[in-house]
Amino acid sequence: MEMVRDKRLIPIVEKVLQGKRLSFEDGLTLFESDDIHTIGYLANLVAERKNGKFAYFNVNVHITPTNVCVGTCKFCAFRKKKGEEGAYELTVEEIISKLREYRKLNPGLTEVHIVGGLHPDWSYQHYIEIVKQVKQAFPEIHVKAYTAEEIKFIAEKGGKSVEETLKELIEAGLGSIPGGGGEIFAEEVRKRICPDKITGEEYLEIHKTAHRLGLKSNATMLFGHIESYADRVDHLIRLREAQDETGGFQTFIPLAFHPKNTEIPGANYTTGFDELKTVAVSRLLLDNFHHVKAYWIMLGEKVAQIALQFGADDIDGTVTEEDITQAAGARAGQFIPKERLIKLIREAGKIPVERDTLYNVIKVYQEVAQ
Ligand code: V47
Repeated sequence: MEMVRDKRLIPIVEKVLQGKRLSFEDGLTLFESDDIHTIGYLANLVAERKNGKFAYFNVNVHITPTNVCVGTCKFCAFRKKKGEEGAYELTVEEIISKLREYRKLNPGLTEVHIVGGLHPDWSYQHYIEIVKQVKQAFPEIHVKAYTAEEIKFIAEKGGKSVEETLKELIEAGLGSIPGGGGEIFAEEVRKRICPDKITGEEYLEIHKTAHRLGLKSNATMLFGHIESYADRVDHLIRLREAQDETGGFQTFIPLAFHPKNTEIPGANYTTGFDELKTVAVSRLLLDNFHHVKAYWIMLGEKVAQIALQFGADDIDGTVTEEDITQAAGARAGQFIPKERLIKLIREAGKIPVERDTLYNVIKVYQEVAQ
């Protein structure tokens, strides 16, 4: 315990060593501490208890069918009003031809991640049709599509319940649900950064409904804008409680806020220190999540790599085209070839594992990449 520089962390270290669940106060103490070595060491210990030395990546692409959105989220630099300069909408054929193009860049592609705007004119059937036709054209590719916010929007369009909508999406070929739309659950903050969005409770309910129908999903938290440490801990604990109920979340992804072109007054980029601490504290609080993802698009390649020693066991995928972070001033690129992901993971002292969306192992890269 001499190694623990911040002595307030000692009871937390003891709890983690004994495998005990951390409390709200523990979470706050961790966020308030600058003893990044102790926090990172503990988070890595937990990550290795769960996943050994494995760190995962996948070969995936993102497709964003439209940026036209009736939403009003203040942190979003991507959305456009219908008819506004820069607004676009892809036809289903265009989505499929983009996928064909991107597949050439990504041999062994296993996942397409489809999320986009809440388009005022698109019908319930159109959203279903996107999934159906993509799946028909690429039966071997897992379709991870539509955030909880979109699912609610689509359901309302069709005058259906979330459950009915999800059932139809599954029928059409939906494989799982991404974590977007989590933002920060705390009501006061949520009202200020995304007043018209589903509440935190609704987000959790939609995910739990999906889990009950057999779908897996991911969860996110947007951090580094106007939220407090207490709001972050509250968010993580609400996710932990939902996971206790269903066990359907696969991965937690802390998303680093990007400030450019947003309507968050005075906002700034997150720092490397805060990013690593947030990854690590998430790993420590979310004892019932199997995976924590360091999404390199938002953390940048360098911090994402170091995060693999701070509690993350996944670095996401090859991505190829990403528009949401780009609009808000992303400093990372949009494509990292698989060989580079393998190198990043290996240098971080972990064993690269290529996975599919549901964490089935495709290949373990024990040796130097070919
Ligand atoms: O919900 C929007 C966030 C999310 C900004 O499930 C911003 O595997 C930073 O959820 N700065 C969408 N973030 C992305 C997402 C995601 C990404 C990768 C993998 C998975 C997964 C999920 O992007 C939105 C919002 O929280 N976002 N604007 C911004 N200015």
